[in-house]
Amino acid sequence: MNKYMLSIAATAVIAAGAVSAEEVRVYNWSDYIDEELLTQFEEETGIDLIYDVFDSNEVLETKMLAGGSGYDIVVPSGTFLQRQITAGAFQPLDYDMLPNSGNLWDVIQARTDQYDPGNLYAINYMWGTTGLGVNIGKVTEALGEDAPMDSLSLIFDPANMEKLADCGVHFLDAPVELVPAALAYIGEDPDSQDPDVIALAEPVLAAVQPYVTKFHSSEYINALANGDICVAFGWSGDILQARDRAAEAENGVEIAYNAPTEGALMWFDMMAIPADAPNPEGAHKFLDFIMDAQNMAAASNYVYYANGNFASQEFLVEDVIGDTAIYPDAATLENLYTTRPYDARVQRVVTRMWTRIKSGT
Ligand code: N2P
Repeated sequence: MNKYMLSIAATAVIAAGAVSAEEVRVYNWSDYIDEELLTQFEEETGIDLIYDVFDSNEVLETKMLAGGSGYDIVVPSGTFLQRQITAGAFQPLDYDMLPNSGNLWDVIQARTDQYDPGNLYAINYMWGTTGLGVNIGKVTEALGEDAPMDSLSLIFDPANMEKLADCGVHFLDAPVELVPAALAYIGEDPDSQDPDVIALAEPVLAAVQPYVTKFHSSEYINALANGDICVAFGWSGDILQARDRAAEAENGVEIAYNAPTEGALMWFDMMAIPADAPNPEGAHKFLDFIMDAQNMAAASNYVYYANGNFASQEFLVEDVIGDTAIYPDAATLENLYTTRPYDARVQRVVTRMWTRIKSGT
């Protein structure tokens, strides 16, 4: 256990030893970095890093909208970033303090521009897709050789879910990802902003809720790797990390990640500096460190997510740059969709729907 191996519940860690002159406080997603990079940042800059983790955009958003989080860097996904920029939660970046920003990838910048016009407030850290993590052996056992391991029918057809319930299924606790997936499954626009269309997702999700072991957004990595569950609807790199953890444990568990053929959400996690960050200068140093080509490659090689840094690509291992589940080819890309943030009224509809779905009411 080193000081960066933090649980979601207990995340505040103070570096042991002498009181340091400078601190940077980073709030990032769990299972999203090679911890050696955190030590390297401290050694290179002499800055003390406080690194806390979360697994939910909604949790981060509550802190950002309340203000006074105490963080210098936070990492909302694009749709949440957009809403929080509008709410005044972030300060513009000073690109003069970010010489490594020349390493960024224009293809991804063109996409994140949708959430943050001009990319004034944030840089892309990593991006990925949301899809199906399957334990190949157990799913085959439950559903037979023809199990639809790359289709949303695996998790949204109650007949399949009834058979999978015994071996265990986790869904992300992420309404703005599950509602679009349910809409994609029934052939509706996953990015619909129309409450009448969005309402069509509720019966789809409610019908399979009784068979969902847990709605949780990070436990599925170990649960899949250990063979405790057989299916997770989760994030691409997390499922690939589960695949590796199982392989390392040599426990006979074989995990695969499949982006659903009906379409998969493509999301972008963005590093931004809160308007009231205690140490914006240190925050820029952290961002510049992350944008170093070799550092960014080390992070992606460790967590199996693609990044927004073009210069890092020559340092990526073949398992990452050569995997179309991570760096999609044109055909895979065609099957990915993006979403826009819901406005306040529609978001309330979705939040309430999600509460009903999870509680089975
Ligand atoms: C990292 C998950 C980040 C992806 N474990 C969610 N945007």
